[in-house]
Order: sequence, then structure tokens, then C-alpha cells
Amino acid sequence: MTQDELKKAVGWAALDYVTPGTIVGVGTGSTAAHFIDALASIKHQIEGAVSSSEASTAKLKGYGIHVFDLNEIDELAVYVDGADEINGQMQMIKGGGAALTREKIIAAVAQRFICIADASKQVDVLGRFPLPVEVIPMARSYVARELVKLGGQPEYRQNVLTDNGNIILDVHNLKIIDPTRLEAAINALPGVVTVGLFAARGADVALIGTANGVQTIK
Ligand code: ABF
Repeated sequence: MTQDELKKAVGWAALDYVTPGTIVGVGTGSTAAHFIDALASIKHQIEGAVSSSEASTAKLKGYGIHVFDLNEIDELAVYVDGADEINGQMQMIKGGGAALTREKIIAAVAQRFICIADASKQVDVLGRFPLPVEVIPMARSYVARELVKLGGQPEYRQNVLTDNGNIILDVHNLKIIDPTRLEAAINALPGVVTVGLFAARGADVALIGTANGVQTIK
């Protein structure tokens, strides 16, 4: 199977976690795009979605799925999204698609985070994938210097502005032994909007696409 077929398999498998009559949290990226395709097949059974990016919103609306503003809703049963890396403790690096801030907000609201990923995203130690950090533009150099002190090599993601009008620093060469601690340390830097470590609030269920089928980890 190709990597895209593995992504498609987990995107469709995530439908099992959608309860009819509810609003569904929808992530961003190529795996989440397969989930949106799957969701469209049951669109008359759900009330609508909340979305973590302008790109996913456009795709959802293209299918005629109503997209709610997060402020309109009080609770969210599930949030389904991809990841750039996931470890054995269900902690993730996210933000390769620059949507990390909205993703983290929706993940915080959701009762259950369902991570959908092909097996190439599984790692023992997070950090081979450069860690994205969304930063207020005027703080870029300051935050970069502080990230060096934390042991990383930040790289400014050229020509990218997030949906929130901020920039992304991708931090290379990290071996993240204590993800919760590093998440807190980076969060504490003035000018940081969001770090793409989802450790304090990791996934509740991971659906991993493998050559032998979809593996469910809880
Ligand atoms: C989003 O999409 C991001 O948090 C992550 O960066 C990316 C995963 O991309 P893909 O599904 O395209 O591999 O979930």
C-alpha cells in the first residue's frame, strides 16, 4: 500500500468514533483530508463541524457540511486530526501544516482526540521532525535565541504566515526526552503563541495505518 492509501484507511476508520447528531472536530493535512471525505459520506447524520484551518473549512463547506465557530459550541465529543510524529505515550509533534494553534485549541475543547496517522509517524523519541513553534512576528529573533538555549536549531519558515498572521520557527536537532516539560518551557517564552508539542494533552486514541491494516492504540 502507498502512504496515501494508509492515510485514507485511517481517515475512514475514524468514522467509527463519530456519534450521529453531534458536531465533529476536524483537523488539517492530507490525512485529515481523507477524514473529511469520509465525513461527507455521513454528512446528513451529523450536525456539522468545527475546523482547525481555513483549508479544512473550505473543504468541509465544499461538501455542504456546516462549519461552526468554536465559540458557538459548549462541548465537542471528538477531534480527529493527523500528526507529524507520535510516540508510545500518545504525545505528538504537530504543526507541519502551520495550523498548530487552532489544532491545539480544538484539542483542548474535545473530550477525545483521535489521532490518525500512517505508521511512518510512529517514533520512540519525538524530535526527528522539526518542532514547529508559532511566534508573534516581532518576537521572532528573541524566541529563536531562547530556543537555541533550549538545545534546538530554529529555522524561520520562509514565506509562511499562519491563519492567525504569525510566523513559524521550525526547531531542528531536538531529542525530546521529556515532552511535557519542553512544551511548558517553550510555552512560557514571551512571543510564543503555540508550540507544536501536544504532550500535556496527547491523543486518546491513535489509529495507525500499517500494511496489515489499521492498528488501534488506546
Ligand atoms: C496536521 O497535519 C498537522 O498537525 C500535521 O502537521 C499534519 C500532518 O500532515 P499529513 O496528514 O498531511 O501527513 O494534522
